[in-house]
Amino acid sequence: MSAFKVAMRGTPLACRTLRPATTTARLQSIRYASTQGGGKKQGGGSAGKFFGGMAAALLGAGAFVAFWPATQKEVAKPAQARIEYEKARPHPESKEENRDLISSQHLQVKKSWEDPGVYAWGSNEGRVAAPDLAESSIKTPRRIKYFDGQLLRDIKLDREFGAAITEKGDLVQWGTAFSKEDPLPKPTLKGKDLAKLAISRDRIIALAKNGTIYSIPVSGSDQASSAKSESSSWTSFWSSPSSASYRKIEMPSLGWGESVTDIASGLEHALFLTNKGRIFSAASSTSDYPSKGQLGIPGLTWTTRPKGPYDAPHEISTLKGFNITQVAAGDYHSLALEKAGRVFVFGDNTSGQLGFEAEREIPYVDGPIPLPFSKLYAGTSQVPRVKSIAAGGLNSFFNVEATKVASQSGQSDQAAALAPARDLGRVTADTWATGAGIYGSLGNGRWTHVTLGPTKIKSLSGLYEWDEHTKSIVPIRLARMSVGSTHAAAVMANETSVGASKTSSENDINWGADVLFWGGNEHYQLGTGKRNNVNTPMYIGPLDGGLGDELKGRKGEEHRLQIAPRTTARLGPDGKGRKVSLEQRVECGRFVTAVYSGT
Ligand SMILES: *[C@@H]1O[C@H](CO)[C@@H](O)[C@H](O)[C@H]1NC(C)=O
Ligand SMILES: *[C@@H]1O[C@H](CO)[C@@H](O)[C@H](O)[C@H]1NC(C)=O
Ligand SMILES: *[C@@H]1O[C@H](CO)[C@@H](O)[C@H](O)[C@H]1NC(C)=O
Ligand SMILES: CC(=O)N[C@H]1CO[C@H](CO)[C@@H](O)[C@@H]1O
Repeated sequence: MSAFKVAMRGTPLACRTLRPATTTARLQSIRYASTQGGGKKQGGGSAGKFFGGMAAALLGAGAFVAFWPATQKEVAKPAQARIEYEKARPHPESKEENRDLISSQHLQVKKSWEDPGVYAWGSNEGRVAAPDLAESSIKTPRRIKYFDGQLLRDIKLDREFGAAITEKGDLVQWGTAFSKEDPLPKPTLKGKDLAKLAISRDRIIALAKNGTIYSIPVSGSDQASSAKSESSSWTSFWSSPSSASYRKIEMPSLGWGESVTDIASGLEHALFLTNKGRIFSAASSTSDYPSKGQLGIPGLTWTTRPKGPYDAPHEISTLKGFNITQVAAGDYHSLALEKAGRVFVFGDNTSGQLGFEAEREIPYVDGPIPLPFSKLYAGTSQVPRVKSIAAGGLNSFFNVEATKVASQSGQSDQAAALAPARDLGRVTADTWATGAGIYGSLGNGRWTHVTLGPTKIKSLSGLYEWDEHTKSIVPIRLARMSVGSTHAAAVMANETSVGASKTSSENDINWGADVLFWGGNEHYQLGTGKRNNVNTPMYIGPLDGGLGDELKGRKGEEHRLQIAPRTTARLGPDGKGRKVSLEQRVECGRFVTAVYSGT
């Protein structure tokens, strides 16, 4: 476990909050605001306001200052933090300079607005992470020049191809599977107002804003040849030499006002979700028809499929009547989340990715079955509700909110250990993982081939922070998860700050959301600069490595990647460019990772 050494913001003298010596290895932690060791310099406003600012700063910095043994029963009091002071820094010339000087976080947020773009790292065998370089892997975040200054609607990454949607809704493709001769990014399908992407082994599924679904071959030469040979079912779009041929996927039986709002794809199958809570599945690759139950339609195979296009979507009729709100796909399995917080799973289960507790071994399930989470919370007086799902490779992830319903006396220690934070609030946010853990992808500190039921990611569960606005302790949820073939990333929700301005104090700084990475690192896809797999979520360094000269005075301090939250900002140096709403997003792909500026 790392010591969470974090520079405290809000004072030009950096203080470090250290873990008390008595801490245990348990990661139940609380972010809390210490008013101790603050008060070096008042930034303006009342003392109360200043301490409020300090509190917010500390919280945002993710200073985990208090730990307690899991078995402790009374209301946990945050232990007092020891504060160490560093040498004074050079005297800053302006407010903004002071902010840059005191905070790597502030600088990261600023750079994301000044100079939006795409950073990528990991496997470069297919010229995806760095299309212009011949290296086989990219060890730390590096910009893809083509996207400099650009905002994107979406991006998806395979080891051999990349696909992105520009701010205007056009498709850009690159990588050796797109073109061996010229793997550099190029616009292909234009003018369709695309919004979201999903990728199979060899096709790109693109969802337009108006609900139309396009299927585009990854390979540039397939695009050209199929446009000629299959002119009846293929439409070519010849406005430029590099434009793509594509296929429209026709949705059957959509109701009045019903349209597809989300898509997900594994290597061979795709899932389509409509605004009416209906879910459809289809084959999404030209190389193999899905055969592991991932379509969720018992009996549907290559030989039994109905007449018509092989990739026609079929409604998953057993889920009719349930209001499905989210879909997720791993390589060969599927997840569907229902509004009421229930998850349905189907498809490949050979690594335990469907999350069932050990019964007999069933390699796959060909129709949706509900995954019972209440069992995992038995005896805790908490009622679990799955709030979001994620899947990738051979893994599934579930973000659960467990609400305390009534306090029970005489709980067993075991039950107490499952809900150690029960006295802190009514709601606990937990993250559960299931599937293959051999690369560390479960984030649970273990290396296992197969899981027998969901396992909790302790460092992403049962976290709380002090909420200045409501003056209460609130659970820290995950804002977003992205799951690749063997690695994953989680962006923490809560407490970011984008309000620093000319009129606010010199110690009022911006900061973004924490992001943690874990799992397979065989192609340096975690961005740690090293190649060892990691089985517990960890921080990585900022995108710009050294962050330039601004932080010279901060050598030796730990800086970590934070991503800028959604805000409306002016782009360009000195904030003189156009005004847009943007946020940074993390995308874990197949052995490649990107952070991009999303619209
Ligand atoms: C969506 O837009 C495309 C053109 O971009 C058009 O061909 C298609 O008919 C539209 N579909 C709907 C359902 O409006
Ligand atoms: C499903 O939930 C959505 C979002 O809350 C709602 O708009 C829709 O009417 C619901 N559909 C059904 C069939 O209950
Ligand atoms: C899924 O796989 C796990 C591990 O092999 C097994 O314990 C479980 O019973 C299987 N579940 C189903 C529904 O097949
Ligand atoms: C302090 C703060 O920003 N708290 C927010 C944490 O997230 C929840 C829900 O995501 C919000 O309701 C809180 O206001």
